[in-house]
Amino acid sequence: MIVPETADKIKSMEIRGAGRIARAVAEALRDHALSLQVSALDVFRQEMEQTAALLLATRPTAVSLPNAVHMVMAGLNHTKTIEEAKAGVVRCADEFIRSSQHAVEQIGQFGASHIRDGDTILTHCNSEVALGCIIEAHRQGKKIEVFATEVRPRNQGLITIRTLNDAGIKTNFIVDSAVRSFINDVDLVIVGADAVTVNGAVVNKIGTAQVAHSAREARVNLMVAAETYKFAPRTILGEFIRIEERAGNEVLPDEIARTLPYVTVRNPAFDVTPSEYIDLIVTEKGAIPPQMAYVIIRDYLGWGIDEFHLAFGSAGLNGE
Ligand code: RI2
Repeated sequence: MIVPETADKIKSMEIRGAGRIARAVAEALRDHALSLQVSALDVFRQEMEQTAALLLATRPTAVSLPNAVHMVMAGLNHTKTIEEAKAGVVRCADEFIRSSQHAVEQIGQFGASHIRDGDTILTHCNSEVALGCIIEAHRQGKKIEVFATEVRPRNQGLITIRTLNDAGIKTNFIVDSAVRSFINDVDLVIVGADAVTVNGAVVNKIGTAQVAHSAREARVNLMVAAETYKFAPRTILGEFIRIEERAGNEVLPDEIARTLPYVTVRNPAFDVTPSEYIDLIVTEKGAIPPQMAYVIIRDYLGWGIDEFHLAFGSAGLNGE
């Protein structure tokens, strides 16, 4: 796919979901590398870096995007010719896409094992991996029922209920504000993640923190399904995840907003659920308590505290 087209589709959320965004970006970088006609390696690198920057600027929160870019661009390392550099990018992009698809399947298997026969599950937003767990449990013959939220303002709940319906899973569709009313009917909450910080907090679609709060109050377990590339290395040294705030007209049409000069629409796309509200994070490497997020970042993304100090000096990111 052509890079500007991919970037536009990510911005407009035609391509959405943290995992899908990451794979689309890997694909765009690979195709761009293959199509580049330049005569010097330096120019090739520069072109690739500009393209990576353009893709990185599309949406700020899902850390799968910078992680995917980092993994694909690693293909440029130690290359001496344009051919080697192209081959490196293609190899790393293909490897990322393959391992991402494998991770989604693996999490479905692991996550399904935490769902019991007869469970009622609540999910919020539309997460490929969270739904993977639910659908796999159903496939294994477990009798389950789902509550799915609407997910204002973009209504991604509609994608969720269609997928669940197509899988033949009994589903209740509720507005976001009805979660508290139904939480006592729920045995397990399963959500996805756009980012997991080193202290085990989970950044996910706006409303997740309220769902988690209701679940904690009602003593209902909350499981997060997240591939390792959704863990955020730069949080090791205290960097915050930037929460995307989208246009007000996703919430209130412009023609109404124009009549309300004193009203400002605030439209954050994500919120942060603290680790105390999360019982389990299921990754493709296995399930962990949220407090073990550092181990994933160090062992599977290769960013321990020492690597950070080597890269940025002992003052860390603030000393950049
Ligand atoms: P998967 C989505 O964000 C949702 O917040 C969802 O929970 C998360 O990404 C993870 O999605 P958006 O792109 O990678 O809809 O599990 O804003 O599909």
